[in-house]
Amino acid sequence: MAPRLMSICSVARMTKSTNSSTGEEELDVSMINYASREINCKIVYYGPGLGGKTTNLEHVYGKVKPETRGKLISLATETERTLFFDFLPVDLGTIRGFKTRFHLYTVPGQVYYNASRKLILKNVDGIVFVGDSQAERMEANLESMQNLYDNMTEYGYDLTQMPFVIQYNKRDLANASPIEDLQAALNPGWEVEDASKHRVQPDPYHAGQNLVEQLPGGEWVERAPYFEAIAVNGDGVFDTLKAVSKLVLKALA
Ligand SMILES: Nc1nc2c(ncn2[C@@H]2O[C@H](COP(=O)(O)OP(=O)(O)OP(=O)(O)O)[C@@H](O)[C@H]2O)c(=O)[nH]1
Ligand SMILES: [Mg+2]
Repeated sequence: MAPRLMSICSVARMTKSTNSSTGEEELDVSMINYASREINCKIVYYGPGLGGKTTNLEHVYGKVKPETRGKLISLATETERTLFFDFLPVDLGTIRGFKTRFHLYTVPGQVYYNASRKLILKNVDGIVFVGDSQAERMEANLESMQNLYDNMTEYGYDLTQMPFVIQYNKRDLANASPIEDLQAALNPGWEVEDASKHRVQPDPYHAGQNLVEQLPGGEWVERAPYFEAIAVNGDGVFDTLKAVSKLVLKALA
C-alpha cells in the first residue's frame, strides 16, 4: 500500500462543515469511505531522535492480528535511524458499523530532517509525543516539543485543540528522570481560556491527578494525558495508542 500523507479524518470534518453546493473541499479522496464503511485517521509519533518512535510501531505491528494491519513501511538509514518516516495502517475496531483504520506515522527525530517532519504532519488527526526519559535527553525533548509546536503553527494547527498524548519512554533505564520532572518540563499545561471549561477534570489514567485544574495562582490549565512506557518490551505502547485513537474518534463525533 502506498504511503499517503493525506488525512482522512480531517477531510471528513471539512466535508461535514462545508457547504455542499461548493463541494470544493470534498476533494476526490473519500475520508469516510461509505462504500467500504471505513473511517481513516492519521496519527503521527513525534519526538527526539532515538526516543523510541519506531519501536512503538514495531511493537504494534508485532502484536496486532495480521488481518487487522497492513505492511510496516520503514524508510531508514543503515543504522536503523528513521530517514523519512515509518508507516503502519492498523484497524482498531468498529464504530457504528464503520471500520476505524488508523494510519500510524513516525517522523525522523534527528534535528536536520525538519523538512520531512513538517511534511509528515500535514493533515494530522492526532499526535503522540514520544519523549526519552533519560535525564541527558531532556534538552532534546524540549527542542523537539518546541519544533512540534513550530511546525504545527506553520500549518495553522493548534496543538492544544488537537488529540495529543505524551509518552515518557525508556522508563527501564537507571538514568530516567522522575515523571514529575518530565511533566514539569514537557507537559506544564496550557491556559484554559474559556471560563465555561473551568472545571476540574480528573485524569482517568492517573488517580489523584487532573487533566484540567486550577493552579495555586488561580489560572486554569489543561495538560495532555501522559503514559509511561518501555517500548522495547511493549509496556505502555497500546495504552498510548488507545488513548490517542479515542481522542481522535471523539474529535470526529
Ligand atoms: N532501554 C530502552 N531502549 C529503548 C526503548 N525504546 C526504544 N529503545 C531503543 O532505543 C533505540 C532507538 O529507538 P527507535 O525506536 O529507533 O527511536 P526513534 O525515535 O524512532 O529514532 P529516530 O528514528 O532517529 O527518530 C533503539 O535501539 C531501541 O531499541 C525503551 O523503552 N527502553
Ligand atoms: Mg525512528
